[in-house]
Amino acid sequence: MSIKHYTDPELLEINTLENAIYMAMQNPSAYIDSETGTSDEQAFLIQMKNVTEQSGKKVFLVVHIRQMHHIEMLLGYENSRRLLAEVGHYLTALCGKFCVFRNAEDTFTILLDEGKEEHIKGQIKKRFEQDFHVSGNSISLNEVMITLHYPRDFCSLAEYRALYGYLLEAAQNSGKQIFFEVDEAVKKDYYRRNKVEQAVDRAITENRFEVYYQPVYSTEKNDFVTLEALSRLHHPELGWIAPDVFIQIAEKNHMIEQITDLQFKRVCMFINEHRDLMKKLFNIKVNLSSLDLMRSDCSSHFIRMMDDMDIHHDWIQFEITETVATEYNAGLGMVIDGFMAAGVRLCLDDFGSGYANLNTVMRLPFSAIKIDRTLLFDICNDKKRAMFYQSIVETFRRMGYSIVSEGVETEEEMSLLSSWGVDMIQGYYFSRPLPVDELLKLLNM
Ligand code: G
Ligand code: MN
Repeated sequence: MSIKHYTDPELLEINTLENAIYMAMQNPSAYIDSETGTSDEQAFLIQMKNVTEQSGKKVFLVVHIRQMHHIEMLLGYENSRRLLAEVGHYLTALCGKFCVFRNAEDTFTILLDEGKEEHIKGQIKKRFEQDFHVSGNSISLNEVMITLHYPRDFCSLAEYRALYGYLLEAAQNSGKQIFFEVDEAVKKDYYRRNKVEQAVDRAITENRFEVYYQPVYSTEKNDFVTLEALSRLHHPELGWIAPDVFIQIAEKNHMIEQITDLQFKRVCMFINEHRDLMKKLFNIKVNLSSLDLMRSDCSSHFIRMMDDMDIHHDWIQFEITETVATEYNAGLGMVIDGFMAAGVRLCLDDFGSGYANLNTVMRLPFSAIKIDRTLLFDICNDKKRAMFYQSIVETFRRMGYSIVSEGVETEEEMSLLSSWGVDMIQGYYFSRPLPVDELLKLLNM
């Protein structure tokens, strides 16, 4: 019997456990993950197919090791492989051959008959409370265990995948919680997220995102001098979907470029309908995501859109977040050169919110810097925080940047900031982001 290499799990002919075991006996390395001695992803797919075709209750226990790439940096590649092999051997010894599968670098799944899971979870927890030993190193591992019940929690491979992906993400974001179960709260959140994801998807096809504008006030001119365009999404059932929620979804599904395009077209149309506005405003600020900046044609793409709609290049200022600017690379350099050559200016967004790497940030030719609102926290009472904020303002002023303070909510903050020489103020103190009609009223247009 020859061993075929199947690439598409849907096409698998071998779909019983007996066959899989038979195949494994014919060729001991088939379906075995060579690094850990556990069964591999192919074997997992076969087993998943078996389980969903048979009746009977099963439990899928996912064991995820946190921060594997940090461990790899600490131990080196070879030793981190040995460590994973240790974990694989331990799990196989505990649960039996053909029951432990390796799904990813740092993730194993154990297939159990329902009822056995509490005992196994207890054993694994106990084992992970002790160190693992590799080449003379004692390593303490941080695990997460996710329990998924068949058929209670899922009925097909697709459902399993979606739920598993969701739980793994939740587990990674949560602090120290070891056990994850699909309880009512998780299900509710999961279904809401699915709904939101579908809503975002549909909103793109139907061009249903709106652009709101938050005016920015000049402390010198005592008037609004620029606007930030911000995307908003309203859903008939779900209400307002927060921008950080839909942006995260859109970035994950690679839809953010489409949103940026739709929004940018709207901003250009808005300027065209109200060209007098640009006598009063320096520019309108538009956010670019790191994915937008990764397109090699990014600058020419947006410049072409501006030219097609007769928008002067200095009417738009693109905002780039600090995290993107910090990940400076040659591709980003070319995009930025393209903008510079065309006279399109850039603004550094959210300074102070991420991992400030001033060196890299200084390499990019920004005209303006927005200081993140988290740095404003308590500046009216806390002398050290105030000194820190003031020194940032002074430094950037001396470097010739114009400075925008973000998230200003009170008069106290506002007067402190203008006494320090901040050029522009953005925040609820002056105005929330507004729909076009309200914005025009506020600007007396
Ligand atoms: O990351 P960026 O600076 O582009 O995000 C701007 C976001 O900050 C907008 O969604 C806007 O609604 C919000 N925002 C603007 N002004 C304020 C403010 O004064 N307080 C708070 N909490 N949020 C604000
Ligand atoms: Mn911004």
